Amino acid sequence: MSKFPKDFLWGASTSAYQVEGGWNADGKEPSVQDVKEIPEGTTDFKDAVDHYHRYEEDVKLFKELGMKAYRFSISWSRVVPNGQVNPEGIAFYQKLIALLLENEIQPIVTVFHFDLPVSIAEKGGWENRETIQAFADYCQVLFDHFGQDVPLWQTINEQNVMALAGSVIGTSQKSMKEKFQENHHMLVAQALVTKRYHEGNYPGKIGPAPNIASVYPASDKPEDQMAALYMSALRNWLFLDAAVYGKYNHNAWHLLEKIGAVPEITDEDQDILSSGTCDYIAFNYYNTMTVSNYYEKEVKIDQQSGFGIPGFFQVVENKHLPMTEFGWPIDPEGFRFTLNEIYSRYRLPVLITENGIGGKDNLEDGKIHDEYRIDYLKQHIEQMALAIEDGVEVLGYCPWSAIDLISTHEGITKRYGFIYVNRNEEDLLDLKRYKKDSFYWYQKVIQQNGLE
Ligand code: BGP
Repeated sequence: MSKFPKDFLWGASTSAYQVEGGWNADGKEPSVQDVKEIPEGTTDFKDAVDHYHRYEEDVKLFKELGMKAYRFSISWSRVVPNGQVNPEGIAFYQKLIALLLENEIQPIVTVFHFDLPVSIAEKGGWENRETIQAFADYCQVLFDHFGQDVPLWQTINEQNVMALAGSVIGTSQKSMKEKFQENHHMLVAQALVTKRYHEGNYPGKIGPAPNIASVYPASDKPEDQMAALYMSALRNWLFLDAAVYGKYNHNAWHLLEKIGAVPEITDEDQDILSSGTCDYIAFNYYNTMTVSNYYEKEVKIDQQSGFGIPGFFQVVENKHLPMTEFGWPIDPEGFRFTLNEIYSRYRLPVLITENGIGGKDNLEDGKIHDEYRIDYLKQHIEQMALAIEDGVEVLGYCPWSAIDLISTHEGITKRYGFIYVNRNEEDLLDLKRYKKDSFYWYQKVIQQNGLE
């Protein structure tokens, strides 16, 4: 008997700037991702994998894969370039959503995934309070057009990563003080649109989509327990406490005070925060973190490698965990643990909006043998099934990614998809789509409503 509920949302995920291309097509304004410096040795990624022009073919493949849901993001700068509603931008998502529904694939929409419009960034981006209203206006356009058709919404993808590792993903390079003021504005913006969504009585649910990683203490030393508590407060609970309770986490607040990074909060902000709380929790999971109490050491920072705050914690290597080809730990049990930790803190249904492994795939005679991806996903699905047995209410699973797309900072060399796209770092080649071995494997998982 399957451990997964009958209506479990087996899906897969992408984001607009990483998959679409068409970066200046039909009235789209560039986003910060289209103008960021590109890594040395690579060329232009703005064309991504050209989903904008090939979405029909892609949705056909999603259908063949058996996807019950597709989690994607809408590009703000396509829908509201330079503050003006763009009918062609709306039309693209209208067609995409209609096609998904026709194919019985539920659209799951993230409204903002790292791609702030340049015109807003030029006015100070999230540091500028006015961006809160701009975001709320943009979301209202989305709710007006798609509110009846989209059952699950996420406000902001990985706000915690933007705050803590923004320099790597090309969203921000600022001081902690500035970053946490930006972060505060994002929290208020999220609460404001959540409130508006509820007031509009749309038929779906809305929630945040942070990157959540349980944090292990490096040893049984009491100081390391405290280090883990503090890292989790700053990296995880600050974002979920705000979304679920409309309040700052007390440990995170204390840490921000100590490092001189508390944001300015008005009474109105506080009212908005507490009146716009979420209906469910979407989150991305790649791996856990392990920390000790702080010691001086440079660490590589990206979404998953963690970081340190003097006097509080320092990420250390966990020797029990294998690593991916790109240096991220692999921790399937940590997935079960993280699911349980979130659910016992908040008691809200959860949706996994990302989970997956990036690697270098090779096309040989039209085939891609990505056994390593099957292994990774299999282990994570097993642990998710155990978490469901533990009692966690899981709405669905949308691994990253439905189709190959551009990594946040490692080009197309680091691939995640079930579908291979024939392009490389330098050249778009023919952009032809090929089904990987993992495609056939996941198709079977979905057919069986879980692993046998
Ligand atoms: C998450 C982001 C995604 C995605 C994924 C993989 O942090 O939400 O946009 O890219 O990580 O990361 P990367 O592309 O750096 O390998």
